[in-house]
Amino acid sequence: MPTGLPGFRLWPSALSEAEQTALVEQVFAALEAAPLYRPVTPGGRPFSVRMTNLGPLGWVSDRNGYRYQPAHPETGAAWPPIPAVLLDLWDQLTGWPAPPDACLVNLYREGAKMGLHQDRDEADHTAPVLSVSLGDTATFRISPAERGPTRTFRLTSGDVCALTGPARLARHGIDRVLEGSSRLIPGGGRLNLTLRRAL
Ligand code: MD3
Ligand code: FE
Repeated sequence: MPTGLPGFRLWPSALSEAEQTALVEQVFAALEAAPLYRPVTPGGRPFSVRMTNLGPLGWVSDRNGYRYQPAHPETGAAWPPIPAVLLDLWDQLTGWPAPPDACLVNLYREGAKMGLHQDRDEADHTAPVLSVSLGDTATFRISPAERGPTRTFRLTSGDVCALTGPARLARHGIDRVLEGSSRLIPGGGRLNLTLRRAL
């Protein structure tokens, strides 16, 4: 579905309730091998969002900066694999000729937000980013890198969005999460899965 923002496509309710439940189960099972942790910014401030990754590479932030790396920063273990259903979704919705090599897992609880930022730690900014929202509804803000007004969208459980072309380097963030709006996530909150080509 077009959004009026070139390069930003949103598929509301792309995943059925059953698909969402199954995906949350798979991700929570993977958290045993790759526990959620709270990264710090290069300036030393903890993120309010808790994170982990799936796939050959994972995005990390610490005192040394932002980067992709093959191992969990706290356990040293390789990240668990990206679930097949997410690889299929990437193929179907992006048509990109190579699979994602990184899936960032973001968990928002207790007032967690994400400030406006650009995703620019990937080698090839022509590759798409695909994001899956699960659990509580979020208010998402995006402002084009080149021109055009800031827009806000509600991302609800099961929504999927793709960022390509002129939207790929847009500034974006999560202003707020509507606590208790969904019962999908064990313990509550919002889980966002972001598929990318890191290399
Ligand atoms: C727009 N995550 O992990 S997902 C991130 O909901 C991130 O956790 C947010 O921003 C979240 O970097 C937003 C939607 C999204 C993802 C990637 C984008 C929007 C984007 C990349 C470019 C422009
Ligand atoms: Fe981002």
